[in-house]
Amino acid sequence: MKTVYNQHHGAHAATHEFFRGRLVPAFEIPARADFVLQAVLGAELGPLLEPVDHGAAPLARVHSPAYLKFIEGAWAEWQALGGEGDAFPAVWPVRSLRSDVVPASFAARMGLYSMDSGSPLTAGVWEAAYWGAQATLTGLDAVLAGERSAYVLTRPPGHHAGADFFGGYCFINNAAVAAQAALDSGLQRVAILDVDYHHGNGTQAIFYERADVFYASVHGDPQTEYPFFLGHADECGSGAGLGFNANFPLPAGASNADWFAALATALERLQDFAPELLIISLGVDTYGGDPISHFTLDLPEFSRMGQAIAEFGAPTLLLQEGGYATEAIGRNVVAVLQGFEAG
Ligand code: OKP
Ligand code: ZN
Repeated sequence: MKTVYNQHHGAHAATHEFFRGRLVPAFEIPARADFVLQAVLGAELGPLLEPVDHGAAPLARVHSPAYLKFIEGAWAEWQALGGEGDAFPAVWPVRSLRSDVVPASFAARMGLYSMDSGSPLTAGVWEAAYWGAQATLTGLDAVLAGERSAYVLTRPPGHHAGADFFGGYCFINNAAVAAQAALDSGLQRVAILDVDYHHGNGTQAIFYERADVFYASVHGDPQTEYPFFLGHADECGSGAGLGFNANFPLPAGASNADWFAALATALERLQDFAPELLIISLGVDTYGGDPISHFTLDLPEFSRMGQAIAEFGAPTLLLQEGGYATEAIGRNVVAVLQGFEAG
């Protein structure tokens, strides 16, 4: 399997994030991708490709122009204000407040364009996220050209980012960019299977009213798990999209058997949809040793996951999302990819 490596990922290097009232060392760090790269190279999975620049237009197919402009210029604006560390939003236009007027204040716009304070804006956030999308599009090209699969090694992740907001460590929604680009290249039906521990609220929302992209996700129940405000089982799509969204929330601490039962049901739903392309939001924060998540998968399960995805039988683009047990991410990802190759 070809791997497309976003070699710009390290430009986004947050030092801290807020946790229980304190700044703690950031979880979403460059070392995550470094460990995966070492594991992928060590396993000799196949060639390593560099991202090809497809420009910003494919990003603008899923994100609003104003949002993209904000992310691209955020660090310069923050510097102009005298900001020293990373930039964190602290005020949001929740119910009864207006979000139709774009404030002049940078602090206010940070809130307008975000969903949480857990996703610091850094000096290199645009560089890393932009090239992550380019790596994604390069992986898509390989699959559209006839490869059975491709893996995109990138960070920051993407599945929490909506059309006009960042959050959950995510800024550009790579899965959504890929799905839309695939449709724009002539495909009719694209499936996104999200196996990250966290529900991909951004991806779901972007395609919620559409029948050309089916979003299915197995994740920690939002009653207790991030992103809290989306990802329930009764979210089935709306309008033309009704029936093209399927969520399988599981309680924190769910067994591996329950996880695989949910995966099987999700794959059945997607099989009925008969997609021409399967995009996997591949978070490995379902690992038992993950510091911020509560499932119990380990190497045999990651391998079995890869095999189940391969048995689905569609051309498959695997995109790196979460996974925060830094030194274990590499072997967990490689287990999925090798399981896929064997499947
Ligand atoms: C991103 B992805 C931990 C707080 C958790 C958000 C988690 C985002 C996960 N201190 N903050 O889905 O892996
Ligand atoms: Zn996650």
